Amino acid sequence: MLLTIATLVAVLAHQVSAHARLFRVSVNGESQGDGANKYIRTPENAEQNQPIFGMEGFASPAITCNTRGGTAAPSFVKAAAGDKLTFQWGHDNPDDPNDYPLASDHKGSVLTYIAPYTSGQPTGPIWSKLAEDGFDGTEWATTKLINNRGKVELALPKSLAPGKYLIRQELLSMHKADYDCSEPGRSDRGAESYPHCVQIEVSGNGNQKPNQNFDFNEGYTCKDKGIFFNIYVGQNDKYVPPGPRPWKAE
Ligand SMILES: [Cu+2]
Repeated sequence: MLLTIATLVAVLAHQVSAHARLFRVSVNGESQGDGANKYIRTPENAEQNQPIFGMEGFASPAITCNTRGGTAAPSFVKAAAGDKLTFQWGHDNPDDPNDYPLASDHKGSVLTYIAPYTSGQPTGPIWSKLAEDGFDGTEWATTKLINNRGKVELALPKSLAPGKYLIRQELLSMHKADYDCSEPGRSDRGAESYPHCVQIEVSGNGNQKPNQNFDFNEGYTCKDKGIFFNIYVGQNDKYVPPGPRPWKAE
């Protein structure tokens, strides 16, 4: 009976407190205000923020910008090439000191991609990776995110061409990634992706356009070594996140 209650509590805890979502973006330290459904294509049931995972998830448009990625948000973050962006993740309220952004067992990467803006579903070979943080020899990127109270920092490339873009930041949790999710009966395994997309309008006089042409529906597969990887056997130094190595502006 005790075990049953403990199990139930664990299940409920997973449902209500496990998952982070993106609340807002700051530009050079200045908050751009609550971004949910304003400049962020916030998913349905954002409080639950269920992962995108498995063969079906990776084949669906939701792997790009989550379940409402095909619906344009009304506004844009305004930033200049070279500006420092801070992405604020949280659970219920990132300004509450007791808010716990992400369950600590959700160890994994924080990956950031960029694509030219489209008002519709941002699928196809349009994405480039801006930054990746997996296992740094000591800690997983999601552990650093928790310790940093949900904040992730990123500088826009100085030479990035002006224009409208989507920036997709993803927490990629590896806590159930120890089996190939394409194997029969293993459809709930593999990495779990929590992608959020921000609409951004970049100014400046850069001339570099990201050109990696990465397609999530092709590149995120159950057999990718960044998706199917056992984090519990002391091999984490060998981990390489999925997708290309980050784009380097010339
Ligand atoms: Cu979870």
